[in-house]
Amino acid sequence: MPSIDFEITDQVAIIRLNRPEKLNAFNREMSLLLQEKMDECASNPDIRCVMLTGNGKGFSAGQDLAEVLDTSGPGMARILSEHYNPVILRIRNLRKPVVAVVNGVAAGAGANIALCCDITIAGASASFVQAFSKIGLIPDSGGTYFLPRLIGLQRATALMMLGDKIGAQQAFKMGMIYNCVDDNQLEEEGRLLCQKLAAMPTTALGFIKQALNHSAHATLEAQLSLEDQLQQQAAATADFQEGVTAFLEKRPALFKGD
Ligand code: LHQ
Repeated sequence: MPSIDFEITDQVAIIRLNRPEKLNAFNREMSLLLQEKMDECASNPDIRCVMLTGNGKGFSAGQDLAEVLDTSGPGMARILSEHYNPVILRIRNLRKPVVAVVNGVAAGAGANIALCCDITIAGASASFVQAFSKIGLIPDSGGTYFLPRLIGLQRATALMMLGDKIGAQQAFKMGMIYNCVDDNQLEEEGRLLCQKLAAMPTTALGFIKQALNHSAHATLEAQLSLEDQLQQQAAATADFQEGVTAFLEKRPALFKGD
């Protein structure tokens, strides 16, 4: 069984982490396969949105801890640089929306992968745990970057130091995730959200993502300048012509993604 299921439906790539008996804990194979699938999402123009979810009762329990102690495994020195950091950078640098659909527990690197996605929704019974401190580690996979920006320094610090498990509803109230939905509606809500995004002007969505990535470390002047530059490029797309024409003709726009 491959550790990742991959399908393309209605211009949405659905990536399912597939080690359900281990709550989709990441081993080297799964991390490298996820990178490969993200590369396919980048290069295939038929894909206009990515949905990332888990098979079984968990989203991901983070690093497979058995692999860390395995002397024939990749070893601590390579896990972040070869497994997680390339995944986070691929998600953030993809010029298409990535939606995390969190179907159960998201712990450690599993939580932080979900939280670096553009939009994260979760089922009501899902949970988020910065599990790292419980085993003497620090949050990785971009957790120290994204979590304080999502929920503020105090709450991020407390969650990271205490390693408390937060339910999806509480995560939603804190602004950690975009939405919390009924468990039995999650898959459908995730698909509908992704289909909606896939039918939008993909180039402009990619520019939005690029501008938001930049805003985290930019001065106002630099951000205004980037907005200006990206806006010129957005205005040069066929989707912009279609968007304005459709508005003036009082009809729904038919965006093609270019
Ligand atoms: C697991 C795991 C797991 C293996 C559940 N590994 N089997 C970066 C740098 C380098 C090294 C380390 O890692 C990192 C990044 C990280 O992600 S560090 C954080 C690693 N993750 C954790 O510490 C979480 C460990 N897991 C848990 O705390 C719990 O399992 C959670 C809270 C996720 C879920 O609890 P439960 O719902 O009660 O499930 P469970 O504990 O019964 O787990 C179900 C099975 O999955 C069980 O196997 P078994 O054979 O007994 O049924 C677990 O052993 C296995 N599993 N997490 N990370």
